Amino acid sequence: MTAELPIVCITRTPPGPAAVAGARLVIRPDTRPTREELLAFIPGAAVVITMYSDRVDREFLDAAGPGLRGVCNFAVGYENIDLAACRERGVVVTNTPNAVTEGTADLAWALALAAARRLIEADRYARSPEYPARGQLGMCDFLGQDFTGRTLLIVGAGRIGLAVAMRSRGWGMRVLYVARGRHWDFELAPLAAQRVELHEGLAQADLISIHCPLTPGTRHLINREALAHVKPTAILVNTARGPIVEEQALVDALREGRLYAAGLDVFEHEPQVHPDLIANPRVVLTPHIGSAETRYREMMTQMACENAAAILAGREPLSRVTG
Ligand code: 8YV
Repeated sequence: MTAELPIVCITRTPPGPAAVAGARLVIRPDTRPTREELLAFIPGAAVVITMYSDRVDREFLDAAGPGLRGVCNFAVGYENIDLAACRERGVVVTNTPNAVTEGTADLAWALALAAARRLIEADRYARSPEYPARGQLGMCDFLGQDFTGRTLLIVGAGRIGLAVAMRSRGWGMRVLYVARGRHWDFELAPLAAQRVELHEGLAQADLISIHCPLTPGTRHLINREALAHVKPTAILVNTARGPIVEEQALVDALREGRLYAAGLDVFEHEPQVHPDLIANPRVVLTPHIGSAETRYREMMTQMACENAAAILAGREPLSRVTG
């Protein structure tokens, strides 16, 4: 007689092949479950592979039951997980760092360039009957901003911030960064970046890109007071977490012309988007797709599965979250 394999529940269908050595996978469709559906899906699981939108709290751990040994987040961010509750019950938590770095950095630049060059307005115009009716544009139509030789401020000097800063070499940008401590990977060649206080950096930056995790200390880091320092020609990009920016203050800064444009992949009340952001053509919006590049999402699947396999085998996982 063969012993029953432990169950690994995956709360969405992940991209690429998913397999966990020594386990039976149970996979939901790739749609967001209601809380009730989520809690009904996980009883008896030895490991659950979760999305950043699945709240892992005591109720979740109770629903999974005493056999739960690991929660493997399909994301680098893990603010959805109550780490203390997991620790109390001996549940190992992992995430997928590195795999999300390139995709998120690429999207930050896509949003930055789209905002600077007014891509949303231009795209709408090119599709509209107004374009052929009016004919070739004049010399002053669709003027935007540029990044060559300008100043980039990275808020949060982790892997993604570094990847965004490295890409700025193509525009010969001066790089400033905000972080709690010094980061030599930012300060040494080729970036030779300078660490600054937040308000000082905001006052100098032409492009501001946010890359810190959401913690009680970074919630509303970019608030009304901070936004009072930005240049009217500056562009703000957020691919990190929505609540880091005080959304109403951002809306007001854009409306009053105190900030040129914004590129946002994340929102304060996700998936709700502030109606003024929707209405403002100077804002480029994407629905939290930072890591959504096929190659890297497949890498996230592999990492999450390898983490799950390691937990089940009693080995140290690739990327344990220690808090
Ligand atoms: C999303 C992210 O999690 O890694 C993170 O923290 O926010 C993104 O990569 C991903 O889009 C889906 O889980």
